[in-house]
Amino acid sequence: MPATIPRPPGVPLLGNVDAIDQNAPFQSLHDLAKKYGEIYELEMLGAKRVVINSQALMSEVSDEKRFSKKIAENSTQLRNAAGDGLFTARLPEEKNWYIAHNLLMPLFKPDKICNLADDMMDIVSQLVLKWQRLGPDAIIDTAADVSRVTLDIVCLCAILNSFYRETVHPFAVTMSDFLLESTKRGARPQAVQNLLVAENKKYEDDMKTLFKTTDEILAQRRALGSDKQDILGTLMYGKDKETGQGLPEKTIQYNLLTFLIAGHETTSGMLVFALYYLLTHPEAMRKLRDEIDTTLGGRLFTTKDLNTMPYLIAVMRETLRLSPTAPARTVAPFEDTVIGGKYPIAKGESIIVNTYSCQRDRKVWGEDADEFRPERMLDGKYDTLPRQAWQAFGYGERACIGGAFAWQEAQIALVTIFQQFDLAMADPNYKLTVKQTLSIKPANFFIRATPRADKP
Ligand code: MNH
Repeated sequence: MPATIPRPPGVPLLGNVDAIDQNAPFQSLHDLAKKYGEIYELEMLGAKRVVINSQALMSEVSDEKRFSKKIAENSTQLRNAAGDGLFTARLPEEKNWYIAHNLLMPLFKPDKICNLADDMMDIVSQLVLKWQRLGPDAIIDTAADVSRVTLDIVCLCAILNSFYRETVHPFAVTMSDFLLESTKRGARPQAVQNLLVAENKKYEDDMKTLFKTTDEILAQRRALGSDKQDILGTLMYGKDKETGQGLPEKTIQYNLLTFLIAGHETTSGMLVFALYYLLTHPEAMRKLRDEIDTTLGGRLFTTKDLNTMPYLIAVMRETLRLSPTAPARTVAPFEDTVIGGKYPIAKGESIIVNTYSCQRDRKVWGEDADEFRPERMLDGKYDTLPRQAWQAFGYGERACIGGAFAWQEAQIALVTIFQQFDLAMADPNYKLTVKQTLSIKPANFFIRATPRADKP
């Protein structure tokens, strides 16, 4: 028997627009999941979206024979900057995705990414120097400092330009404004959008700044005449093996912006969440620090140490389980279908995979699913989870290309920070609030960093 998918009460025309807080859509989706259960539907501006919130349904829609990624409304706006770049390309029609994907996949394998470890270390040491100089009395804006590191790491490692500076790079501000506004535009009726003259002007200006920056980067690289087979070089000069085709200029720009956007916000969010969870769970912090000190005994982290610290990996997995910094993705079925054995979904209809809620499914994680407990990822437990219970990097053909990159970067950053500093929350009573642009990260989370007196 087909079942009706529950729908929260809405208003005519606007549907459930009111149900979603545009400054934190993930939170609204999660609140609705707590109320309506594993599945519900929303009507937004006349379009129906089904939202799924359980591991069982997330696993079912990960079947690539039945479902594929759909570019959702907020990503439609993102396409203004990212076009047919890897993240926002529409398949199967946008063929440049296949070219870029095939060219870049080999460069993102762990054995290639580990060649970037020294560069990543360099940038993290800049942060260490800064925090040492600031000293224990300074109040550190965690997200701002960490984002500087992750942005500079993608710039240096993927583009070969270091942007590092001690204040926020203006480009990062523009990008963040652009992302936030893109999300908001995705939820506004066109008639309302047209009235927002000042917002529209700023949005257009921000977009111009983004493209001006990529123009400059490409011109610099061309002037260098470098045929280096790194990420940017491959995007610019790589040729598809089968067709001999390269990427058009515009698509190169789109991919460049895609890497700048996708490659830094999600990773910085992950690091800030990890610091937050560790600072609020002293026992986990102590175990992690013991592991780091025992493994390294004070020497610098090298590529040989990658993936050798089980507790560190468990902390990272548990952080991304509770706070997947890309908190949702959207898929659609190729044909009319039924999910969960009873919920009918029409061909092409949007299904929002609410990763945030799915990864807190009590059936999988138990009654303490909302607790930060790295132990649940230890001793092989991660490998025996139900299928697709952990999807922080998405799934299948359209899964994150930068997984190994982020995983390596996070290990380098966390190990180095905890080798060097005792961290403390600037406000011991800090209550987690989360800011969402495209990704999520803790808001107003300030810390102090004291150089360790007990370094091994
Ligand atoms: Mn990343 C796709 C999460 C780091 C570049 N990324 C995705 C998706 C998720 C995701 C989820 C799939 C989205 C979807 O199905 O619609 N990414 C993350 C997280 C981190 C991350 C949680 C860090 C933590 N991502 C990175 C880094 C880079 C990167 C670092 C680049 C250096 N991600 C991408 C690109 C895609 C993507 C490019 C699109 C892949 C494709 O569709 O071909």
